[in-house]
Amino acid sequence: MDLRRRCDAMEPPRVARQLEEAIRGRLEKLGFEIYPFKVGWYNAALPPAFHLPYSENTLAFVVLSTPAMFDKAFKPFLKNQLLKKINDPVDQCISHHLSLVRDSLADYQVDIMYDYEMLPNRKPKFLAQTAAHVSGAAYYYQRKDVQLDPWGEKKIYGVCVHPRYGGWFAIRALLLFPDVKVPLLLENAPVDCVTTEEERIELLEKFNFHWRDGSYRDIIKVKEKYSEEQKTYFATPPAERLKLLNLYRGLQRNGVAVFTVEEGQRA
Ligand code: B12
Repeated sequence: MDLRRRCDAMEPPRVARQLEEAIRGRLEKLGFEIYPFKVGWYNAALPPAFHLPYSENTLAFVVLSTPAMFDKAFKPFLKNQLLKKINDPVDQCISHHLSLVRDSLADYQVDIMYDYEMLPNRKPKFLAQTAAHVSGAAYYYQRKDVQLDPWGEKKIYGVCVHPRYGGWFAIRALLLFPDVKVPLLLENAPVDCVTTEEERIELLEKFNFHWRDGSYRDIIKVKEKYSEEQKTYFATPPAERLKLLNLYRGLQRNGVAVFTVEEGQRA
């Protein structure tokens, strides 16, 4: 898409809006959400060791997967793509769609960072929860958001809560535009949906000590959550998920049967 020529004359927030619309146009129907932010907001929340190596006015978007992603992006991806055995199938699906977004914005340099990518020093390339918070996508509840802290010496990890999906979402990636500077981008505060001290303690306890039962995800009343099928998929150890996928594929073959030639030969 040739946005650049049209955007040159626009004031920066408008450029951001145009890009946001273009990206949302591709990703929303697949069950993803995107939220714009300035790298400076993210870096201001973190010590230098975690800073993103871009100037502070650089435009970035955080990409979330919502419960709908499983049916709208992942299952169709399984039907139509050749899976590489060594990589996680959901990761492959997400990188497939974000690469298509990058290709569609060929006039721009678009850097993509995934939540699972690590730097040589073994730190994550970006802190997904901080990005979700500063972009206004999902409030990041941390130990310091609780006043009377009952945990003593224990290490307590923080957790983001989305106002519509509670904990039923994942923070997948950043899209960064090194050449697009947005000094005037307006900041959106995340919705503080877990407001009381008791609820925040309950949230952090559930996330830290009972995360396997998923109850932290329901800390607020949600609009949509993972289907039973999606829960089973994510609860299955990664090494066994491929077997589960073969099952899905078998079912699909008996039903809709939309395989590529390569898929058919491999199945
Ligand atoms: C390493 C990692 C783990 C490790 C360590 C966890 C940790 N938080 O350190 C382990 C293996 C234990 C783990 C476990 C889980 N994880 Co994990 N994990 C990650 C990963 C890859 C990096 C996190 C990290 O290293 N953080 C480093 C620490 C230092 O960061 P921090 O605690 O946020 O500290 C910074 C902030 O406090 C900031 N800061 C200071 N003041 C302020 C103020 C404000 C306002 C802000 C915004 C920031 C800020 O400064 C600090 C740094 O100096 C992220 C994905 C990613 N790329 O971010 C997923 C992630 C955090 N994990 C996630 C999940 C869901 C889980 C699990 C439930 C398992 C699962 N995948 O289903 C469990 C639950 C935790 C548990 N009870 O064990 C989700 C959380 C989603 C959410 N809703 O918040 C993430 C975001 C993955 C994703 N793609 O969605 N995880």
